Parts: sequence; structure tokens; C-alpha cells
Amino acid sequence: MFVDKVKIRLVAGNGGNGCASFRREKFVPKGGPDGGDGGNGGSIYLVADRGMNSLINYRYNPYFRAQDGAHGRGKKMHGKNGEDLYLKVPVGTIVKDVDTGEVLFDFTEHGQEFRAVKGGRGGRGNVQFATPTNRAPRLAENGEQGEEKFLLLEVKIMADVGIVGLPNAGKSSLLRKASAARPRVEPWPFTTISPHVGVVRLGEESSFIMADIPGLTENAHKGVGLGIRFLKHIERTKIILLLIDISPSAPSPLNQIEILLNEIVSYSKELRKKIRAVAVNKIDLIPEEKRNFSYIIKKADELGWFFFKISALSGEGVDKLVKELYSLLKE
Ligand SMILES: Nc1nc2c(ncn2[C@@H]2O[C@H](COP(=O)(O)OP(=O)(O)OP(=O)(O)O)[C@@H](O)[C@H]2O)c(=O)[nH]1
Ligand SMILES: [Mg+2]
Repeated sequence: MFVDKVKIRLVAGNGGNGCASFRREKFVPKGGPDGGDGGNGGSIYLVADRGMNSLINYRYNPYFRAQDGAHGRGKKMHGKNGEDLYLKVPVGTIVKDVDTGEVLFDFTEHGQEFRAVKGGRGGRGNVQFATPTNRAPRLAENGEQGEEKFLLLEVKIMADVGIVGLPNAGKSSLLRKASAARPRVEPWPFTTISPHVGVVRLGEESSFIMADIPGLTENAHKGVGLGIRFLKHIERTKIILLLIDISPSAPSPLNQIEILLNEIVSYSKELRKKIRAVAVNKIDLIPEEKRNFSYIIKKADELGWFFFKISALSGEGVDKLVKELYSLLKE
């Protein structure tokens, strides 16, 4: 399941109280103040992690509290600081304050950190209040309260490549083949009803994120099928790959391209500019000698797109596609 909105409550730790105490030792009758400071309360950070695909964990577990700081103690002992909490969120998460609606942070890259609530400062112990005129202060501060916030987390997929095609074209199959993501695949249209993302790994350090969205049908912009609202999930992708079903039962490839272009343009002209490649899928269904794709290649050339032929089922051509997409992204 793809959960793209969730509300969470975060409470940072309170600061520990400062301590008011005096040194007591056998041969030091009037030892000075020795109350230590309280520790700081733990803060809660949100961290973008490209391994996170959804906010689903937070739906079942929406409340987090960081540890309080320990109180200061005698002999100038500083209270221990409360531990900070780090919560992972998907890249592409937007953080809003539920009460004010204000956007607090927008995670666009892996590893970014945002301190959502700050731990309370520990109170000062009475050592800190000693002055030449008041050498025995009985005063110590209480720790500050930790911040508390009610946040709305919202994910807009931050994929590098978005796959767009008619229902049943094999988009989910391609994502499965190219990544460890496991979207459902069935021999009928509209299997995918919410977006999926997967990490495509080419090597230790090279990977990109690919998104599979529900199929687009003719007149989707008029509400046919699942509509075009899902295109919003690939607004932020860098590249769009059109996936064409080459099997004899599907509409003709040029017709498919036309339908997809129409729908994408009616959503946004900006999105149209992101189309960089077209791949014909299910070539395993076409015998070698009948694989004549020159008319599609010609069309792709006209439009300035790269052309690929693949079988998402057998995997033929998928490595090449993935490598080329990666180098396109690197440009
Ligand atoms: N022979 C063959 N069948 C394929 C290939 N790719 C996908 N299929 C089949 O086509 C059907 C649809 O595949 P999906 O991956 O679910 O297609 P989709 O584009 O995600 O479909 P929706 O989510 O419904 O829009 C399934 O029966 C797949 O097994 C392929 O390369 N060759
Ligand atoms: Mg699908």
C-alpha cells in the first residue's frame, strides 16, 4: 500500500532540573554550592532516507516522545542529556504544521535532516548562580519543557524516472524486473491503483528511483479509468519513460503514443517535456523475424526520444534500458 499522508505528534524531551546543593565534607564546614546542571531533553529529527517507500509505519504508530534530560545532582554532577530520536521518512516528504498549515520542511535529498521539535534546555544548578556577593545561592533553575508539534507528513514521490503507459502495458512488471519493489502484476488492466517506487541498483554507488503509476487511458483527463490525478506523483521526476504494449491485442503502438501524449499534455506541458524515451514491451510475444519496429523508431526520432525494446517478463533488454536511463540522468 502507498500511504502518502499521515499526521504525527512529536514531543521533545524536557530538560532536567538544575540542582541546589552544598558541598558537605568532614573538614570543610562551609563547602560552597555544588549543584550540577540538568541535562538537555532529547530532540526529534526527521531524516530523509531513500530506502523508505511510504509513511505506512507512522499510520500505526503516530506518536513519538524523546527522552527527558536527567536532573542535575550534587558534587557538580551534570544530568545526562536525553537521547535524540531520528525518524526516517521517504525522500519527497513535505512537512507541514497541522495547526498553522505552514510548510516547515521539504525533503528533496537522501540524508537531509530536519529538527522537528527541540528538546528543553536543562536548568542550571546553583553552582552557576554563585557570585562574589552571594556565595551560597539556594537557587537552581528548572529544565525547560520540550517542544511539542502536530505535523502532517505528505509524500510526493521523488522518483528519477516515471513509467507511463496504458493499463496492462507491463509497467509494474518492469519495476519488478528492474528493482526489488514488488507491485502486483495481473493479466488485466487497472491492477495498480496507487503509485509504487523502487530503487534500481546498477552497482555499489549507482542507483536511481523508478516509479510505477496507474495506467493512463484514452480520455483519462475526462475522468475515464483512474483519471490523470496520479500524474501528480511524477511531476517531480526527471525523466518520463513511455511504455508501449507491443502485443497484438493492444492498440497500435503509434496510437498508444498518441493517447499517452494527449493525456500528459492535458495534465501539464511541463510534464510533456520530461518524456525522454519510449520502450516497446512484451517483445517476447513477437517472433524475431517479425520484430520490425522501424516505424516506431522513426516516430521516436522525430520526437527526440530514445528508443528501447524490452520484455519485462523475460528481462530481455531491461539491463540496457536501465543503464541508458542512468546515463541520461547523469547528464
Ligand atoms: N509476454 C509478456 N507479458 C508481459 C510482459 N510484461 C508484462 N506482461 C504481462 O502483462 C500483464 C500486465 O502486466 P502489469 O505489469 O500488471 O501491467 P501494468 O502496466 O502494471 O498494468 P496496470 O497496473 O493494470 O496499469 C501481466 O499479465 C504481465 O504478466 C512481457 O514483457 N511479456
Ligand atoms: Mg501495474
